[in-house]
Amino acid sequence: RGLLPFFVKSISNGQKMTTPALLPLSGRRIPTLSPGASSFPHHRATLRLSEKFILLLILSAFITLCFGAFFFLPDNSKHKRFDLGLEDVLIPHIDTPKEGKHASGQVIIHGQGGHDEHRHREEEESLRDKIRADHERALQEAKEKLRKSREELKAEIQTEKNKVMEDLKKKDVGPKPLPPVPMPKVVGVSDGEPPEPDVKEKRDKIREMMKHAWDSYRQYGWGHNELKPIAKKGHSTNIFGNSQLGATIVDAVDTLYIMGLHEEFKDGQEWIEQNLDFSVNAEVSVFEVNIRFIGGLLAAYYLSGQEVFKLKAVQLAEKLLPAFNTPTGIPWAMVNLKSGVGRNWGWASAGSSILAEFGTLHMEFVHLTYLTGNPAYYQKVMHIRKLLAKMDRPNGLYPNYLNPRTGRWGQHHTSVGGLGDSFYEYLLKAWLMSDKTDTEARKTYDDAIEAIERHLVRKSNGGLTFIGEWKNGHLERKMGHLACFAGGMFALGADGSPDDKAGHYLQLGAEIAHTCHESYDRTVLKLGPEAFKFDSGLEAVAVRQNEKYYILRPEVIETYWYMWRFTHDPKYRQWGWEAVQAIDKYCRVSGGFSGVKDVYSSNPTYDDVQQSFFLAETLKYLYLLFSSDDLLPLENWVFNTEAHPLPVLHLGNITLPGSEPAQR
Ligand code: DMJ
Repeated sequence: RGLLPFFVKSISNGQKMTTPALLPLSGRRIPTLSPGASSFPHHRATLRLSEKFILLLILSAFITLCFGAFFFLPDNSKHKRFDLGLEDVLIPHIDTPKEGKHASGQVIIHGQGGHDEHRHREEEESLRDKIRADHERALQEAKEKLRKSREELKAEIQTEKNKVMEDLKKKDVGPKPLPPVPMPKVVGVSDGEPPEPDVKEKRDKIREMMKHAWDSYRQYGWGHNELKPIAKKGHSTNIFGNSQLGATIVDAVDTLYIMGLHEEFKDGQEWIEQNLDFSVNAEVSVFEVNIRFIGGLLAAYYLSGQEVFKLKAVQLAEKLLPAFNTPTGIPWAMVNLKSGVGRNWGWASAGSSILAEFGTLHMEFVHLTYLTGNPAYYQKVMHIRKLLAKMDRPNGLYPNYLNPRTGRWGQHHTSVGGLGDSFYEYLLKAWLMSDKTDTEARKTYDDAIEAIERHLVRKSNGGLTFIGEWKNGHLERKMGHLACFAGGMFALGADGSPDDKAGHYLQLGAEIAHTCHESYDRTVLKLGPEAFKFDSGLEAVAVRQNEKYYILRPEVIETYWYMWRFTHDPKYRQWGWEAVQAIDKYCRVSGGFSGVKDVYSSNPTYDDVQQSFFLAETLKYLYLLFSSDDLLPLENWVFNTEAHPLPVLHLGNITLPGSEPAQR
């Protein structure tokens, strides 16, 4: 486009000066040169060959001139652009609004104007300096790395890895938001100071014992599952796997809260918040983890309203669910929290699951469904209930062993103590916890208790009522310390029992409480043995050496407390106080509280374990025994089998996900 006007202009000049004959001044119209093949045939008629030749010569000379000018004349702007282009590759171009555009939006070309030129140079310089500095720093770092030892480098890499893992954890395993649910009625969570000064003094003593147990654990066993109070170090058993899950902290926090030990509670909460992690390769007992951890966390949540407890409970519950992946849906006794692989105890009859274990999940699992909206928990425990309801029961009794593969009973052994106990307790408490709407649970409880009374409850020659054990058609006249909880259960279930038998069951509760007190009173230490007999002239005493120990268990005191709440008979406080004195005298050591190996010896040896249930249950029930009844009233709270209070859910107004509407 640029060449055409120039060409025309040159021709006219040339015509004037050098070739007037060739280009007529007038009369001969010289057509405007226009590109296109059709122009030339039109002119061929008017130009001679020589003229054509000369014209061609001039044209080619002109073109040569133009090309020469284009390639050989110096062109500043072109060079500059080339220069800048290269720099643009090396130096990132900063296009600030100030530099690139005027306020009017007009683009400023680099290099235009002395001021801009100068500023541009300065920016280039500073960018170059920055690049240089970066290179030098990288070089320096590389040199330093080379100077470090292998160990130092390994440690550095590990720290980096940990950081990345931490970040990932925060992102991925961040607490899932839970649906908002109406908070059940939470009343009487603290205080309960008794009006009588002597009772208050006793209560203060129990609070002091709790503080000693907690402080010792805090000092010597913090983060471990339990404490060795003599060796003054951490302790664990196989029920918690090989991991440090802080069982004592989780089991104890609700007791701390109830007792108003606020600093200690805060300390426990902080540990749970920062350290309680369930993504560990640990094979744990589903039952123990449920009653101590999930129960403890849920109770701490309801009492304090702190979300962290709820979130941790849900995280843990998710890890327990794979235990239910069995052919029958009866869960394994143990589950690996990481792999989800489950199995049963090696000692259990024919690879069976244990009645008291798979039958003691209902309370916590119903609360989990309530709080999460996830029907899975509720469905799992209801499935167990349905399966049991369909099975034949020898003499109406539930054997303690059930094979989760075949769905058949193992050994026909029935007990209200170890292996069976809390299965019956949870039937009653399912009914209470549902605001008495779960009538199926109540009926199952009533039927079971009737069979137990008929086949297992007996009176000794000395007039002591006891609960024996059924073994393959034979009644063993032996009662375990664990079975002593049943006194409280009978009293708790009295109201609502069929055929107006409330008085009868309250009486049965009182008789069991009396027998269990006798088992304490007939020892040297005034602490009860693990098991005691009613045979061959023996009345509530242990015979075998391996049944003479007391490991800070709560069941007898638990029954005293329920009996106190229902009767206000002062003997229960008196018996409770005897237990406090005996525990303080024989189990207290400088590093906490320990179990003793022989309650019939005036010089007992310690077992060197401070059980987590001592803080969760024994001291809590003692404290409640010396508190007024408005602390955790039984109309509003139901205690799980580890003494963790859970509020009554008014299920008459709520339909749990996965359930039918409840019927009154
Ligand atoms: C506690 O962990 C629970 O009470 C459980 O139900 C059985 N016994 C221990 C304490 O003895």
